[in-house]
Amino acid sequence: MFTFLSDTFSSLFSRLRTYSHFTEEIIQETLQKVQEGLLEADVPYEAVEQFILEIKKEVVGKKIVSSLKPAEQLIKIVHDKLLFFLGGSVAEGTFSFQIPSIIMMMGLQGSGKTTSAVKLAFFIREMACLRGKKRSILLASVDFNRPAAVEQLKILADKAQVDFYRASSVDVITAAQEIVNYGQKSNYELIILDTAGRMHVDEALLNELKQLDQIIRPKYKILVLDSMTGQQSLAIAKVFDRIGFTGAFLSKVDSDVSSGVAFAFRYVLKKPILFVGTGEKMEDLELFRPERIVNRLLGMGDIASLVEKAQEKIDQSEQKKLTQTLKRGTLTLQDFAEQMHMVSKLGSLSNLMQYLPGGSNFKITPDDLEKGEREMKKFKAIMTSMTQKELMRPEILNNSRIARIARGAGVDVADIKLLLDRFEQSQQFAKVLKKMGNFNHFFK
Ligand SMILES: Nc1nc2c(ncn2[C@@H]2O[C@H](COP(=O)(O)OP(=O)(O)O)[C@@H](O)[C@H]2O)c(=O)[nH]1
Ligand SMILES: [Mg+2]
Repeated sequence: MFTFLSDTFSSLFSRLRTYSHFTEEIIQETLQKVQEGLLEADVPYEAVEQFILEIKKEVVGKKIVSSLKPAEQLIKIVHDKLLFFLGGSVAEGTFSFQIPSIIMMMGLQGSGKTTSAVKLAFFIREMACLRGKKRSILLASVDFNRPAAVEQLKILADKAQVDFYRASSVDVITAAQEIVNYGQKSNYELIILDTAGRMHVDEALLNELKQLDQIIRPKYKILVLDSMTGQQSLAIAKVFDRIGFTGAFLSKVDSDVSSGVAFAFRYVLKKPILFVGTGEKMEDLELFRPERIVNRLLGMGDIASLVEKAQEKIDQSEQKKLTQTLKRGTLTLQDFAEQMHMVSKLGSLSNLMQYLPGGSNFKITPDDLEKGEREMKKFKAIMTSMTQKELMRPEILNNSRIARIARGAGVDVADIKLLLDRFEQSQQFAKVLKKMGNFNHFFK
């Protein structure tokens, strides 16, 4: 998400850092570039204009030109303003659904309502599970516009192993009442209701949603917006705002390079973006976290998200083991193998890079990636050809052992040397980490 902007910002700010003092011209030129970057990323003009105006006000007020660390100051101003535009840090990670409640999905046809409804159910259940809790969630649909819409939800719900209920009526209001009655009688904590959309917002759709809203009184109304719709989403959101909604679910941010609309969303609508959809699969949902996005945009990295991702994908016992290994400050090849396995769970190399400080400056080509994956595969083969003793104490590896392993794994001796080099590096890394001290805050 926002990779395009991130490139603009990182290169701009790393150049700024090389200046020891600023002139008015440097500032003007920088703001000009920021402005161009935002416009190219499809941020609506009125928001860009306002954004630049506010930065200019601060730049003058703070006397950046005569200050000691002008680059840091300017970056901080841009950082704070971006954060303000995206929704501030107050809401960071604090959003959760109260129980019991009804969540109603709204949006245009094809925006991603059905997919996002299932993603939400899956997400809420997994998050509760991490806290040792169980949530009973019911998915149901009143989308009778398209013949297969209800069936689509059923299929996705089954896949996610979330309960699904099919109303016997095909009248929207009667069906909604039936669903809510069933859900409440069966003690579901959350009922997620999928609704019909249209190609365009029209009065019939609005009336239907208005009526639904009045009859079932959902505590949350989530507006699903397709980020590929671009600037038009603002106009769409404004119309849906006549019914009112809690916040937005911005879908398909994976397929759009610009997503600039997110910047203007809160500024124009005064409503938060709560979630983003990052792919077609049910686990492709992220909480919208302005602070982290801004950090990523400005090339400050996003370690918090990486750690969170690790917490989701790597189970408790593995985390504990990793913490212990890191505390010990030494690493066996066995640990190394396990770490490689864990890292591979987090996703591809290029995916991980974007979370690291300056990460978006590293350009990983498909060739690099393929090489990396090939290396991983070889390393795995090598390690499975080693004895337990060799894995625990790699210093015993002499030439004859290495030759034997190479034959067993079907690799060159050079590959084994490479693995040992990599291992040596990560051992150094483990030592540094140990010196840095406490890891428990990583995996609370
Ligand atoms: N790449 C991507 N595709 C998505 C995302 N969310 C939904 N889709 C796809 O968008 C299409 C329409 O989604 P659907 O949930 O049926 O939209 P609805 O008509 O609003 O219910 C489907 O092909 C989904 O797989 C997302 O976050 N990323
Ligand atoms: Mg649908």
